[in-house]
Amino acid sequence: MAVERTLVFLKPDAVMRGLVGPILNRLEARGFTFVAMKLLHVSKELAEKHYAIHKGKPFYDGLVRYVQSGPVVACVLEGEDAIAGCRRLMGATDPRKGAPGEIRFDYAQEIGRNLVHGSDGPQTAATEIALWFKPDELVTYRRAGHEWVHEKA
Ligand code: IDP
Ligand code: MG
Repeated sequence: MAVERTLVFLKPDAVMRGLVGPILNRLEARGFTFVAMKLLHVSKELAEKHYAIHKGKPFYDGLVRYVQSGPVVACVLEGEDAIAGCRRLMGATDPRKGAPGEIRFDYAQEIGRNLVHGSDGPQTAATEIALWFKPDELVTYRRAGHEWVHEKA
């Protein structure tokens, strides 16, 4: 397992519904480290670049509108296996197909309002982090208690 960085953002429904704290807490409590964090309105350009892979799919236009429909909280998280680990915490893309304990299952009901994004692989993570954050917005530090999360710290 490698130390990875992943791009996570809380979509407008998470911010508008007051779920920023509970969702970030799930990621933080597992032991991942916030390397960057900001609140922003997503521009059309950023929305289209971020979701370029889905262009042409039936849900694309709605998705690009959804992500611009209110503020989002964008983060970079770091940790062992952080890319897959964060996605497992988020759960199934369609909340209805998930299970209790998953963020999307616990707090959401529909695929088009599924609260949170997480990069899906090392290459996507690198591309997405560079798209959302400038290098000087990334802050490197070691969380207190690292040795209480990692046996071989
Ligand atoms: P992921 O977010 O779990 O990686 P993707 O397949 O990459 O899922 O889809 C990106 C986002 O597009 C989803 O999180 C969801 O917001 C939206 N989406 C995907 N499929 C549908 C759909 O069938 N209807 C509405 N929105 C969808
Ligand atoms: Mg995806």
